[in-house]
Amino acid sequence: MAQLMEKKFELPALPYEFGDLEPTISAEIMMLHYTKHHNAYVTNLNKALEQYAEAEMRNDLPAMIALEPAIRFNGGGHINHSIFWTNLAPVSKGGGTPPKGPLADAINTHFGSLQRFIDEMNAKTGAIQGSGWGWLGLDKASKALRLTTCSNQDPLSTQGLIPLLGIDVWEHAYYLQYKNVRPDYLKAIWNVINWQNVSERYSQALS
Ligand code: MN3
Repeated sequence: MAQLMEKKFELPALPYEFGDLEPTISAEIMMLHYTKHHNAYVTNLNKALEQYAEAEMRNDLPAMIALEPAIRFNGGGHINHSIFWTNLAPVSKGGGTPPKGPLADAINTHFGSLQRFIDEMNAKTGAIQGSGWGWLGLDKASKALRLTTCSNQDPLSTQGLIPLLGIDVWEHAYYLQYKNVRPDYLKAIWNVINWQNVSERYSQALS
């Protein structure tokens, strides 16, 4: 318990500058998304975990259960955004360069081609009602790629999958730039997808 209270989650360093994903994602969106939204998930996760540890010390089970939604929401938000930032890269650092090797082969096998995968992911992710995430994940048991979506900030682990590539379609991720046109954001984001990072996640997930 004491250990839990001492261990705080922290906002991870962004691997590029706020403006480096322009023109696909504006500096203003990146700045607000990282310093306000992700930061708030981290702050509120740590607060909820501290309250949970205190409730646990009192053996206050109802209080512990009451904190579960906050831990799921803010913890999921922290997990998802920590992956998302690394799934993106400036064009000058390889953003948008198509995958090679085992991941490219797996995408071709499962989806037919990279373009068909992108079209399918965009269709599924674009159809999310309200806030959520589109995901490419790996089913570790079958070693198969899976395309799915999660509501709100539920992490992909809630579906038993290992996350490889996530796309945030909360309005805060695109509204300042793309307004209500989520499909335009989804079409553009592939210009800054860090396939190198997705490939590394794929290799790690398989091993
Ligand atoms: Mn977000």
